[in-house]
Amino acid sequence: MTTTVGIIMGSQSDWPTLKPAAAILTEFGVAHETRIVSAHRTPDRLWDYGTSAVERGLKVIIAGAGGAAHLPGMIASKTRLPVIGVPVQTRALNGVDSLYSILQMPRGFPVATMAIGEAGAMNAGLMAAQILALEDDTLARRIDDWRAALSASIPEEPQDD
Ligand code: RP5
Repeated sequence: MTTTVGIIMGSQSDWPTLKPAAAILTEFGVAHETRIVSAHRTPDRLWDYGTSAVERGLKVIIAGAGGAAHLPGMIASKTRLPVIGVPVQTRALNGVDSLYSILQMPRGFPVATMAIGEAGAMNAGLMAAQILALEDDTLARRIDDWRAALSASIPEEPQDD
């Protein structure tokens, strides 16, 4: 199965946040890879990843980083593949630093920015799957079923604990 989604993160410490993206892709049967690619600590790795992404067959990149979160934007500058950014929650500024770093891209190089933290990571995985489902009917049906099951699981009335 061809790997179509690349999940990259700035540090090992980002992995717990990015895991839900990988988990939902696994649930949908979407082949993906996970890599540590730091904009600041491994800039050559970032360059190589961005320049080779299209020819390697990737279709979507999910990029998570925290603090001075330049990874999603820098990857977006090196590939025309859609980049979905996940701001990692930080201790010092609660992830608002990550959010603004990823969100405020200059005109011409967009990053589709998700919410801070694990919910954002899961939505990044869903967004990647939904993009791939545009050209994959089997995946589209899986996503439709998943969404219907989620809706069906929501009670109409709140319950006492
Ligand atoms: C960023 O710095 C990473 O994305 C991470 O969120 C943050 C802290 O990295 P570590 O010091 O935990 O490796 O580049």
